[in-house]
Amino acid sequence: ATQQAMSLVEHDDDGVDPAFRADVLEGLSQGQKAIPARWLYDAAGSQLFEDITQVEEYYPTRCEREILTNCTSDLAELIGPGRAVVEFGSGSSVKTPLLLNAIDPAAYVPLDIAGDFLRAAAADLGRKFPDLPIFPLEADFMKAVKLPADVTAMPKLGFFPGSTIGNMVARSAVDLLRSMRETLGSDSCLLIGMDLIKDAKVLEAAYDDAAGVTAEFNRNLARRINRELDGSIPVDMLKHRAIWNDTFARIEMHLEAQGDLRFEVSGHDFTMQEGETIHTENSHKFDRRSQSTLLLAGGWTPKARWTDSKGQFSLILADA
Ligand code: AVI
Repeated sequence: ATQQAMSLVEHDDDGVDPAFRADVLEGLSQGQKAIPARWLYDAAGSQLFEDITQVEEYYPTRCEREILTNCTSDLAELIGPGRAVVEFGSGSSVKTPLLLNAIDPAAYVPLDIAGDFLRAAAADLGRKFPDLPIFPLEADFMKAVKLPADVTAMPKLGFFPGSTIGNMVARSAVDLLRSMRETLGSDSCLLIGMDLIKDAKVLEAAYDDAAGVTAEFNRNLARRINRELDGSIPVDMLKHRAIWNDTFARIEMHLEAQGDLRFEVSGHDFTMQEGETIHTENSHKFDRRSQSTLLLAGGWTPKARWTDSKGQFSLILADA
């Protein structure tokens, strides 16, 4: 029983999110050019990310699926039935059936900024769970949202897999965790994936796969700017870079100019010198203590924690 998607995302007449234009023009004007990672996910970018989850070097998706497969009886016991599962940034919802089968929820609210992708995934899940009420919500999960009236009375479980929390700097991650608590209520719990610090070579390979899928995912941001913001970025002159930053415990994605470049975006001129980069994503990695610190700062108390058999990735259950 999939309901029609509700949309909380604003678009200009030309279909472009005005916040995208503002973020790009501001980001390209800084000393270190930087564009927020959320803009990587248009329809093409969302599909490329799905492709990344299939490449050999990208371990997080595989590891998280292994954890979810193995901890189902723990989840059933600790979470119990009758909750409304709210999935933040649900994307293709591929891990969701493992969770839904484990805990027997009362409703499912997938929330994603990519509307078309969200609707297709919700319809697909509706076919697998015909008796489960599904309320897709097109929204930016960085802000506290008002959930559909049908689920307000139910206790909630937030589901935030994939270590997407790692794509935020600590200040934003804490803001997000707090707004999730506001969205979900004080009797809720949160099941969150968090990637672990490991050998820099393994990390850099995971974010620079041999087949070049991650490189395409990164370059698609420049393509999107050209498509939606009337840009003339010479995309083929931008090289994908994935760099482990040990000080901040994060993988950084950059687009590096392969020569001196000059281009336009929305009528504004920009230049890049050879070797200069646009910083496009952070993917923070954690250890057990930094996970707890972050969750506690965001208003959540860790209750249980699982890792995969190789100790590469972890899933944490926390109480509001
Ligand atoms: C969505 N997010 C958790 C991914 C990550 O691993 O940080 C995005 C990604 N970027 C490059 N590869 C995957």
